[in-house]
Amino acid sequence: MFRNNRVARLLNIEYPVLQGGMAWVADADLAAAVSNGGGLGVIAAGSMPPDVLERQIVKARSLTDRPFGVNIMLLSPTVDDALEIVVKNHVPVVTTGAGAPGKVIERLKPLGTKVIPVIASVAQAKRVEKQGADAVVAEGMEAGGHIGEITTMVLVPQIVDAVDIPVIAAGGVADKRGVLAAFSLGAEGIQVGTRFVCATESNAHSAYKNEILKARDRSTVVTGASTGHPVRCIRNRLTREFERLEKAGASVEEIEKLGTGRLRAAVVDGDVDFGSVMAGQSAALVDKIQPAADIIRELFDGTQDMIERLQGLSNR
Ligand code: TUI
Repeated sequence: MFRNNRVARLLNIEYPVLQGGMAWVADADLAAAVSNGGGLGVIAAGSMPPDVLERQIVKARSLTDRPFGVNIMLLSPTVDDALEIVVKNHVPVVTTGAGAPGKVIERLKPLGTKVIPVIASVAQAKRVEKQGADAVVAEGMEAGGHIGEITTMVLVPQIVDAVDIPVIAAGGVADKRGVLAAFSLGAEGIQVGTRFVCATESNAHSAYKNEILKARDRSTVVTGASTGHPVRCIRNRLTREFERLEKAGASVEEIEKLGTGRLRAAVVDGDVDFGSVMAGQSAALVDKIQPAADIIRELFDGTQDMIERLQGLSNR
């Protein structure tokens, strides 16, 4: 296990890396592969009806003896069901996204489940710490999917200064340089999404993975800002249609209707032309398909001593 690291200790994992809770992508196969590689694999409840979620948890247990988590997407209509399934199946860790996790913390905290909200501002971080969160993922706007407005570089140190619980950096972290940058900012762990989409064990459609492998510095765009739910995706015919509607002053309903079912179309059916190819800016840094365990090894190989020194830097 990583020495002197609160995230590895909290989650009982070897390397302080969480896999992002990516709807439609993060299933039992990917989560188990990440956990077997020494990180924390995460099953995304967001896209799953309750019975599917339960089957995925059971499947992950059959594929790994190590801890894994479930991500609860708070905009989802099935939050309450997901919560009860997590309780029933004794899932040790829950991450949350896209909303205020008070209810989740209240239900899970007394049971000893570790709750780690993904947040995008200092105020949210302070609030969830007060509510009893065990750590936070500070997600910068480089990340894929639904995002906040602040970059990882600027967000992470502010959150490190604002809370006492461990801070896990997300958004733009896809290689060893990103890992060391995150720890330099005072983070004690990282969350990685986009690079794990391209893991061998990821069931995302090969056309989706190829879009990430092909991506360059300006390949992603943010759409939907006018609806209050900005989403970062790889530029395609769908994002251009979003831009057209937003420029034309279309209603929130009209814009949101365009997005319905589009993530599934991209991830499951491989519709990368008119599907929602959610990915972070770090897509430009991802250039190969490889096993999740190899990704984790590449991220952390030879970093223990450096990270220990960097952690010392920010221990005020
Ligand atoms: O949740 C994410 N990323 C996501 S969720 C998602 S599904 C979706 N699809 C279409 C539209 C919207 C969502 C795809 N990607 N990341 C974590 C994250 N959470 N980023 C930002 C936030 C966040 C936002 C508001 C966290 C808390 C929050 O709090 C609101 C409040 O009231 O405090």
